[in-house]
Amino acid sequence: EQQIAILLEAASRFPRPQGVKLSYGTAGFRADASILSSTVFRVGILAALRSLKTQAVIGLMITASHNQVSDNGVKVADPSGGMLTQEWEPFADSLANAIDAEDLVRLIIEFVKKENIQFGVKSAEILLGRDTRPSGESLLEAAKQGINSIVGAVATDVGVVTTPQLHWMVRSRNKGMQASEAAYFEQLSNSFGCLMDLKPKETTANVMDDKLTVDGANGVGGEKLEELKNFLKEIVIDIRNSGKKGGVLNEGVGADYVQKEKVVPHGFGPNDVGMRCASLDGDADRLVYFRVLSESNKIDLVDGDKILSLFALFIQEQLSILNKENMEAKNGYPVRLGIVQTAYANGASTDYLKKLGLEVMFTPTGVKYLHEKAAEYDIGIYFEANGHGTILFSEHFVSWLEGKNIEFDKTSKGSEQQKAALRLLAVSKLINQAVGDALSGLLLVEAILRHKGWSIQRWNELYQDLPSRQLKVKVADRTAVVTANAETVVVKPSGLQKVIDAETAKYPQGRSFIRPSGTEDVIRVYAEASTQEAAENLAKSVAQHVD
Ligand code: NG1
Ligand code: ZN
Repeated sequence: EQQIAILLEAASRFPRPQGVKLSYGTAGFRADASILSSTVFRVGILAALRSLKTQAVIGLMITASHNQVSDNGVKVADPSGGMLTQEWEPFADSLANAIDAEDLVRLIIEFVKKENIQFGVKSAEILLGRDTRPSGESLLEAAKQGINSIVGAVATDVGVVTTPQLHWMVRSRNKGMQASEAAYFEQLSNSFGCLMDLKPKETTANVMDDKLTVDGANGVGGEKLEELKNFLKEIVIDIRNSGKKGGVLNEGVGADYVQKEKVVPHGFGPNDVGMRCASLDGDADRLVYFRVLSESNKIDLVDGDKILSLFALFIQEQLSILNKENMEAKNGYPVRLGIVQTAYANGASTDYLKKLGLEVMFTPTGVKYLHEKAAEYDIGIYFEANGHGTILFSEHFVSWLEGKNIEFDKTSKGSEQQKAALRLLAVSKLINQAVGDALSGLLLVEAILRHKGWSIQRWNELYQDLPSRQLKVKVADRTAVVTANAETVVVKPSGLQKVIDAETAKYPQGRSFIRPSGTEDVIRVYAEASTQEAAENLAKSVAQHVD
């Protein structure tokens, strides 16, 4: 029919590059931008089909996050604002790797039948966004053509946005709420303002510095923070590496660089010693903090694990204030607070969280796994050590809190319990419910530090990180390594885990694991031990066995 003819014609304009096999990994498809247009075109088709299937708005984001500027990538946001359902990933893989237009159309017809996708019943809408990469413009055009080749699908270009902004917009649209950028900025600044108003009076304001200095990775995050700043009171933000002064995206800057290298990003130096600084990644879904040390270029890194710990501590405190009242009233709500980490979480953070009496769960690397686990709780907090994470509130719990607040208005207006409820409600609005968001995470950190009157140093002292080292080993076929137990155990090649265990046993507080990357052709090696030297040695010796 007509649909098939349109698809065939459009697909023939986007031939697949020879000799590359793509896979929809932990962050969608990623590769050198020059080979991606057919992939992005095909993901456009996939997004349109997903929208038809779910009868909801779908998102398509063009970004390669913290990768170098010449790379790019594409990923799909599901109706909830979360990642594309894992059930569709094999379809994404086969679409991306279809050899020609005929093959592609055959796959689509098959899939449409299998999924019982109805055409022409209702229209489909896809929100398209991209980061600041120069290749993004033409790739976005390819995505549009993919979408337009599905009859009844409409592409809405939201322009240059952070990844979390796009996910937030998709979620908001599907909830029938305002989904503009202005609405996003308003929600963040209003809920931040709420938390400021609810600060304990006795907090000594001068314990911490009002000023925060932010490394924008020369990407979209710095740009957006410049705008968001205008909506904020009680906070001074100095933004560097905003990309305006010609710096290169992610080159010697950004959260990934700072976290992995543990040195100051470009644009920071001796004048910044002791200051509270934060770093965003290229698409602003990762956040780390750091404090510049007087020793050349060195920093105290305050990573995702410590952000998680700060959030967990604050939420736990608010819950215990609330629960006090609950117990008295004998109508307590047994709030389930869960923490989700990956094997990359520093062992010291896990110990700290467990000592707080919290339930800590582990999942494989990749936001989709962490997010899914966190969603099982009333409040689920998840973070990767690299700074990607958020706090999920169940709808049931949020409505309970809202009801509670109305009750307080009648019985104990202005009580500590009501304040705790209002703070939790504000956090649920401030923190992005769709995906980890550096901008909203940053505002929550800033709000909690002000609430507690803490300096970055005080925060950093929650626990001391165990020395760790990450290495990557280039291999011919990374799929040869298969892991289990949230990636902590190697199942294949057989025998390798025994060797890792033997190496690890040589080091006090030693811990080590390997896994295939989902975004690069490498095997990653992680090691932790009681000294930096021991961690380096353990990582090196494990890496040798991978080769
Ligand atoms: P891979 O390449 O699968 O390790 C990396 C990060 C993930 C996640 C994704 C997506 C590490 C060790 N891995 O995945 O946590 O952020 O990129 O960006 O940091
Ligand atoms: Zn990112």
